[in-house]
Amino acid sequence: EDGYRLWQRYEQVQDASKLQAYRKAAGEIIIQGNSPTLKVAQQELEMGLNGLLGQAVPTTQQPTQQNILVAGTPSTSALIKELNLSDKLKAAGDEGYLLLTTTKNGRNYTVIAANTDIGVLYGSFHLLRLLQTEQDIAKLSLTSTPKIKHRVLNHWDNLDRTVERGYSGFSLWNWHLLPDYIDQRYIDYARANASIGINGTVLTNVNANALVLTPDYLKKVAALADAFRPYGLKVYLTARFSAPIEIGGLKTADPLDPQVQAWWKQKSDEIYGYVPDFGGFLVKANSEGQPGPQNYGRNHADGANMLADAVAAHGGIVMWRAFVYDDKEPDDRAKQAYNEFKPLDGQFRDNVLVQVKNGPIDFQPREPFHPMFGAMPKTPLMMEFQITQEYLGQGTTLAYLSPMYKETLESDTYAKGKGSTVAKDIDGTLYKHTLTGIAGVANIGTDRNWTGHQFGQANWYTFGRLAWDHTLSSEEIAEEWLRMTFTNNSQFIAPVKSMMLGSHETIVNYMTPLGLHHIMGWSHHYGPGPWIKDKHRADWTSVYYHRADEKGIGFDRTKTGSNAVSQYFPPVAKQFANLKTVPEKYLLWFHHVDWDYKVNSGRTLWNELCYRYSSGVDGVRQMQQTWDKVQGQVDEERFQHVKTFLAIQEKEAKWWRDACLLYFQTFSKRPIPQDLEKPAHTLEHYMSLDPKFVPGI
Ligand code: BDP
Repeated sequence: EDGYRLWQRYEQVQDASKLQAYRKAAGEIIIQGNSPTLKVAQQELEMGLNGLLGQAVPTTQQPTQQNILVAGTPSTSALIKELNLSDKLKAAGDEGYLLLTTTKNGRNYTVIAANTDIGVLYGSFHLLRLLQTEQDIAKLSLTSTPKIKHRVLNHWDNLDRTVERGYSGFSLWNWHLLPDYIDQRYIDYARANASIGINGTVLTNVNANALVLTPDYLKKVAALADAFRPYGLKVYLTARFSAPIEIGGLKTADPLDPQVQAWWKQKSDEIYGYVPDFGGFLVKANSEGQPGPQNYGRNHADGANMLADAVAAHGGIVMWRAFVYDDKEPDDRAKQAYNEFKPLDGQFRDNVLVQVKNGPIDFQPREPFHPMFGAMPKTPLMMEFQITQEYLGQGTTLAYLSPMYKETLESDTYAKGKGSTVAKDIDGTLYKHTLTGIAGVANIGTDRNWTGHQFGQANWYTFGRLAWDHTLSSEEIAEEWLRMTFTNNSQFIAPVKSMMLGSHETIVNYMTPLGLHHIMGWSHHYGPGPWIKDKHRADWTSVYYHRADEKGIGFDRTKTGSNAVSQYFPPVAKQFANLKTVPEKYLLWFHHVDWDYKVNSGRTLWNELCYRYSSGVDGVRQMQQTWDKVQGQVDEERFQHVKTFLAIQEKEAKWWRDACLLYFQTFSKRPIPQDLEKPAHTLEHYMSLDPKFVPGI
């Protein structure tokens, strides 16, 4: 049990009566039709059922038994057609499916029906999940459809196989051996994605390399696309804006230059020659040194539209990122994306999505939602979440991110009055968009267990599940994942689920409580570095964000400060701008607050900061205790892996707490409350450590 099998372990069902019921229901499997997608659905059902039921289930073409599992579409399966499901299937759309139990001609059917082959595959995974999690399947009657159309992983993978902000080994894509060698990992990767409804993957880093657009690489890309296609997983690439110069020999990449436009058009045609169902481009432009339309005095819409025109005839899309900032916005980096993009609302082509990070800075442990959500009615906005834990302890930290994703999705923008949640902007219901999308920056690499930390798998899983249906709760998703990944034993599930649900808050407490942000070590973003200052860009330092002084701490984003709060719709802006009503979790994000200010607990801000940091450390210790108690209920290999990583996390938590409190104390000049554990070392000691490594403390 090294974690390779993810949540697709298909171990024999332990509950005897469930096992009996499942064995009875699936006397044989019938899938009529033989597209590559139906083939993999059949393979998956066979493999899954053989494992879960502990016996081989025959696949037949016509009913021979009393109890039958049938999967298919009315167009290729006569059996499905005879069941007359057309009314119900209308609601299933292009990717959805029905699961139901019914009888016909004296036989009992468990039915997976869809309008498309990919719907059948998704339905097959759903049925397997029901068995894996030991649910009742006697009276099935459900329809499931995705709420968002493009559910995409973003791999920040470089062509040399290093991964930007990747903590689980190297890139999965073995460019050297492609296109000839198809690693089984590619197939297992596609299976895992299909099992949670992910239908797209951007293979390359947003800090793009134009080489991937050259024929040698495109052949390799095509081989991956071929391997993924049966699983409904489309391939996308990042487009380096200056590619026409770098690989096209042009003098400019100006998006309004006809030669440049023709070059992208021809390049797109070439790509579609290799990959007929190529998804399109993801673009980072004019951000962190990447080239873009502004280099030529053009704007983001000019750039995005040029690429959109190049792929439009082939049905491709452009995902244009709104993660932009430079020194043009001297008073507050948080404001720049909104200021640059909002005026362009209505100017983007129909096949452009603007991809916005969940918060206005950069994947901090906690951020308020990005003010662009709700603010661009004429432009479909796509969510970008980070699954890889760049700012959340990276590969060694147990952080279940569903609560963080949900916090953003459920935030109310008030764009069209109460109930205008971020999720409704993303799923198209707020402004009636049909082009919708959500992206997650992948945490997957060549590590045997895919994600480095065993629990990192839960974040890949939860991203897919929420992309399909953002109304699912964090708790439901955690429970599913635990049951499939470890065991259905409730003595294991209950405590470990609650450990997962609290894990994100625990990390926020020991890293950036009360709305603090961007106080991590320079460049690698791992350990604490609240003292980082005097760099060539102020907005890359920590002091720019926490602004601690003798009076207090926090970034004043109200009228008396940067007024970033005014970018939100009035009810939200009003709530955030008022010290009395701002949610405490965002307190120091929006306000510079006196050390002696009384917070909700009745403590002074300084004391509250001390308690929060300490409770973060305590939280990790509780996680350790919880985990220790489940020893013996899961395999020793994964048990020890998690235990060891939790011990590292406990060191990290102390390090963050001590370093941050000692540093902030130089401003507050107040004591750490007596009843709290004292820092183990001096501030000088922590400042002398290399924050890339967990110190031996
Ligand atoms: C930041 C990362 C950087 C990425 C950038 C981005 O530190 O490595 O290139 O985001 O999203 O979080 O483009």
